[in-house]
Amino acid sequence: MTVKITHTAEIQKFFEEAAGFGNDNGSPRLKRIMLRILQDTAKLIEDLEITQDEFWFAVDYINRLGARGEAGLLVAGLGLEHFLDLLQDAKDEQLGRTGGTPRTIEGPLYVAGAPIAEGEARMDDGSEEDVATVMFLEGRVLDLDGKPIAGATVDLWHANTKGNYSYFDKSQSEYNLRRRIITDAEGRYRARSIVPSGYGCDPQGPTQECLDLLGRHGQRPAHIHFFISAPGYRHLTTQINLAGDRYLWDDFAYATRDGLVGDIRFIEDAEAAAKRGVKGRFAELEFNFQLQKASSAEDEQRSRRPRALQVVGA
Ligand code: MBD
Ligand code: FE
Repeated sequence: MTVKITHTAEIQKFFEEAAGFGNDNGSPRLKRIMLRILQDTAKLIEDLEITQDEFWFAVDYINRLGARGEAGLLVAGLGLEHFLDLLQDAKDEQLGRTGGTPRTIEGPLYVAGAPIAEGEARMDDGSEEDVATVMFLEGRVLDLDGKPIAGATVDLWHANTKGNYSYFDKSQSEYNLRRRIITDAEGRYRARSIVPSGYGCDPQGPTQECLDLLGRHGQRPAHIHFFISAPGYRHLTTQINLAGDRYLWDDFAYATRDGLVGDIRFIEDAEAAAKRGVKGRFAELEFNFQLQKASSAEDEQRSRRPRALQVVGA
């Protein structure tokens, strides 16, 4: 037996009251959004005949998700963060704002305030020297005509050999594998770092608990995150996902896109290693970024999404 009451005037009036439409205070924008959430949630409860047990399980799940700080991880895993990219792409397409390096999701693990370097930086603290492969990453930031952009900020971050990120992994040093590099006169940035491993959701966490119930894994391919910015150009949030990784096109967060695959080369040549000042096998990765021109001051800024800020030495 399916009973439905959401459509009745009585229930609609009740949700309007709950969403604050009976008063003149607060935020009209939030009221409108909240009314829609209440209406759509009620309809979902009715249509799918959500049980009391299911409803209260979900409430408890939200508490556990927040307590573990995994809300940003779940929205990535459910593809909602990728959906925001697809929606922005479609808006851009309609306005003819095409070209340049594709955007892809930021993910939940950026930390603001990484050390700044001119032209080049070493990103790793040397703590994984015995197990890591040294990676030389370099490339240029260009405009849509292929002209170099000097003084661009390449804000990049990636995981260690265990797939963990500094700040969130308290066993790593502050800002390990996180840097801001300012491009030189040729628009070039250079980093010496270590080859990252792919990230996997905490198997005991609430995000993986949900993915298990969806029959899905929670793995990402090895990747490097970037914010690229320069005065007069549109902020770019993107990633290089590494070729050869088994999860390259099976990413639980759907971040890999055509044009964002990095052809990392592994080199075993004693002479080449000596030239680089390293021993044994190492990796090279070259990747250029192309930025669109900004058409508003807001274009130059990354989104206002709340993010961690690490205070060095605190
Ligand atoms: C990551 O490193 C990441 O990039 C995303 C999108 C989600 C979880 C971990
Ligand atoms: Fe990541």
